[in-house]
Amino acid sequence: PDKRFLADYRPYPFILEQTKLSFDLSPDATRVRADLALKPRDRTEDLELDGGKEVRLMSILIDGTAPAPDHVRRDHERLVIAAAALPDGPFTLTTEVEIDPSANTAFEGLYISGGMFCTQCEAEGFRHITFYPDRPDVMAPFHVTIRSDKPVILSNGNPVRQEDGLAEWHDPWPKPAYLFALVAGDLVAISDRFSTKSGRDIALNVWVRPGDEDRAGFAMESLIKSMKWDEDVYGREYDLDVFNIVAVDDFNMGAMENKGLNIFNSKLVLASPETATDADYERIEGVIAHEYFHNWTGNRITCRDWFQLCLKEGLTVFRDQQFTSDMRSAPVKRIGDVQSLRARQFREDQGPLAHPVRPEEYEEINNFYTATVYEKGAEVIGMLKRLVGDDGYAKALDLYFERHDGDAATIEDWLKVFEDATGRDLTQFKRWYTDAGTPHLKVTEEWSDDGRLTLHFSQHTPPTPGQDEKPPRVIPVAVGLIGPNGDEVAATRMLEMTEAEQSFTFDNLGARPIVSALRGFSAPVILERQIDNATRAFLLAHDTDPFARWEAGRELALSALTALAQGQDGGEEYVYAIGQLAADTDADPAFRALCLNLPGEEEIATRLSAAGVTPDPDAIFDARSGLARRVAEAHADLLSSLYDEMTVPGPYSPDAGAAARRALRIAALGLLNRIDRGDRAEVLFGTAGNMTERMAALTCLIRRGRGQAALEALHQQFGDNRLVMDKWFAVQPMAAAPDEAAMIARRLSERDDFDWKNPNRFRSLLGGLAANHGGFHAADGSGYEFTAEWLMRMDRVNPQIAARLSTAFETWPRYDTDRRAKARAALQRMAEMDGISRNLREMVSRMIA
Ligand code: B3K
Ligand code: ZN
Repeated sequence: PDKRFLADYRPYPFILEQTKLSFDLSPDATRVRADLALKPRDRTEDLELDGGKEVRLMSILIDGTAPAPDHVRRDHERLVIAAAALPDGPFTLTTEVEIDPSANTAFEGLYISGGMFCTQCEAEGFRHITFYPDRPDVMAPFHVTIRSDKPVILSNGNPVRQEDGLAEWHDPWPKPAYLFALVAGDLVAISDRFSTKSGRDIALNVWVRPGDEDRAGFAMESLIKSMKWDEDVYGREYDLDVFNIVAVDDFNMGAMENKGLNIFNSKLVLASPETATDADYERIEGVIAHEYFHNWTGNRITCRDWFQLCLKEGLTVFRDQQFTSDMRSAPVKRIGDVQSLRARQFREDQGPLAHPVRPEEYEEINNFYTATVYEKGAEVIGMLKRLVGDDGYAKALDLYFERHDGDAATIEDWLKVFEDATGRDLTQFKRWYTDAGTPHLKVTEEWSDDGRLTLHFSQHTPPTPGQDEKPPRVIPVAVGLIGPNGDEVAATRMLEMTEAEQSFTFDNLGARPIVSALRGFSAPVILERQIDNATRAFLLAHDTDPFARWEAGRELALSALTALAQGQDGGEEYVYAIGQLAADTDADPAFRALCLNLPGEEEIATRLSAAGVTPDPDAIFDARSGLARRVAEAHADLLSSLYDEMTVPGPYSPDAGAAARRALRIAALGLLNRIDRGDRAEVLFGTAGNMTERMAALTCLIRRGRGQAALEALHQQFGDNRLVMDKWFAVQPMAAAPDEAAMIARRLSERDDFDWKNPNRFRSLLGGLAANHGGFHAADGSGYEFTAEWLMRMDRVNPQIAARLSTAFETWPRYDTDRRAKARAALQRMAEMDGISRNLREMVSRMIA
């Protein structure tokens, strides 16, 4: 198969000075004329342009004259014009093509969603619009003219002309094709303005379908906060006269940072208390920020090639995480990020799909928009910042913007600015970008009575596909010491580990302290530490670092759950300690909620398999339910009063304080639901005025097998609201008993309103089942079969979505022989499918390998 390699990079042999596009929009026959002002770097090179096989070439001119036919070659992914047909100096290439947006079910390129024209070009979608050097290092200013009968017509940059049936846009900032966007539809805006720090006045619009205006306000508030934050914290100002956001119902991912015209999945724009949960609000705020921040980290400075994807994504995730920490609670944000890193990225790193933060080969780049590139990419930047300090980081970032503005840059460029700004050698650090896998960091303690504590560390990273040897990495380990009375005796110290084995000492200690290690999760590693439950309980009660404190409780829970899942005893210390914590009114309610939520089944499975034990999904399910029930029984009164006290008076507000109280209330509800037959949940579902509590109540009711009436009521009320119905489809397979989940998913898939070609709807159902660990991995193979069947069906329509959801299978090698055989058979069936897409083929073959 045709693999691409980082090592094969070479610059494009032409300079593209300006791109002019002119669109005549029509649902099944859109005409696109492109005038490209080109200049050869080397006269002997043919001109190669990318273009999908469905793009119909109508005409081609070079400086106004048609080239001889034998100088033009068309294969199914390219158009090649022989060097002999090209002038020596600058020239204009004019092409005219016809495309059919109505036939575009893959939602890549130009397509139609709910009657509106829109585009998605990253990574390689522009080639489905017209012939073009569709690679990120070819950048040009764009001038775009669009003819359409739609009332609102948008593109990148600033508006030049708007009249009936026509709009003209000019984007002065050179950009690669993947940042191009076009929207034409029957849209309404909510509008506002932003005045930049240098006093420029920017028009802001959030465009939605008529009727959705009253749910777009929070997105606008989030945008304004993001613009202000990027000025205050990074000194970055916006650079066009307008900033447009458009909400689209059919979208393959979350959102897209097209220059001046961000396009969003409507679920990341629209929110009202009745339809969106606290988590939705937080996510909207974070993603609006993320896409806005790309304007500098992604657009003004873009990637030289797609291997450098983490250059923009890791950095922009890191920036949006900082933003959310500033807007909300920093410790709660950190704990949430670590939870999702472990659930998604550690999982990826431990299985057949493991790859470096900067991969060196791929078949289909869309398969590399992963937790490793994004979230681990952000962790790596967090480590860099810890190593060079806040001032060093600020200096390096200033230099990055100064040196690379307007460039298509690489990870080497990125590391070089840190080296130049701080004088530090980052050769070894670079391994975090080139080497896949999660390091295991082992620590043991040695205490001597003269008051000296020595910590012995050793690191080792298991092999990953294609990488057997893993040399030691630089690991920043934040350590603090707590005295026996609970006071901190040594503040956080950043130990820098660079060797395979290394020791650090702390002197002049009075009594033997308790070690608080890997504070703030200072590196994305698996910490292996022999520590008894009494010490964990002590840290859960006293650690001054909120992450380490939470982690102690987590470890206590996991040690109990892994024991229980193997038929052993456990949980006594956890049940006691969690009661203490829940009653600690000095602790933030959000923090208490995080501690009260038991680790999920997937996390328990991962822990078992890391310890060399084959996870048994049914035993894990029972262990977790059993422990939750014991917590509820032991602390029924406390939980019940938390449930009653943590109501939030007054009208709904999505702010962090109110959301924290609801989170604690819901955590208490989830536990009490194990012993009150679902009675509280039933009352709450009927009375709550916000979706956060209603969804929580609905989940509880389904778990107790009494969700039917509530499901019907929700459908009755919100049957015509797509976003609410997506939740409705997701929660049923997700909260179902493991042995019923696949059957329930199948029944739902037969409904008329299972509009499966809509990516959100498909993701809801298939993702809902995949999130049910016991259900997806049901012993009879029903979860695997159902999923494989639908992935094959989806692959013919939308390969990106099929490939993305195929990651449900990525942990298959860790289960028992029977399950492995069934999962493998399902993967095999997909691999052998006639006409399988490059996307799905690559995923499946990496998983079977
Ligand atoms: N850059 C886009 C993701 C594009 C995914 C293409 N398969 C959104 C983001 O990360 O901000
Ligand atoms: Zn991004």
